[in-house]
Amino acid sequence: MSSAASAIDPATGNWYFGGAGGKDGNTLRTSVLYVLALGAPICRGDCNCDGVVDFGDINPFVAVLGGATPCSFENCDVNGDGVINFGDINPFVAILSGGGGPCP
Ligand SMILES: [Ca+2]
Ligand SMILES: [Ca+2]
Repeated sequence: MSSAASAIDPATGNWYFGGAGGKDGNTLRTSVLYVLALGAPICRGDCNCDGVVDFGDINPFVAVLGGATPCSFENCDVNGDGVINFGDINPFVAILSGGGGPCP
């Protein structure tokens, strides 16, 4: 008999899962914990990686367009086409004009 649990840490995106110890027939099992580093979830438009899409992301977004290294490539690739360029401006503005908000 054993039990298992699973949880995702929203801060890191790491997925923790494992099972408690137990005994299957004559086999004694020990507790296990696995950590799957998934990385932080993608939050389109959160170009300063603070967990919120708001006006504070404008300057970092513009800096990335100018060649700066993004805190998260996926967050600044707002249209999700695999490149960060002027094609991301309109989707970025659309997110901001829609009110932005906290990342999922
Ligand atoms: Ca942000
Ligand atoms: Ca893009």
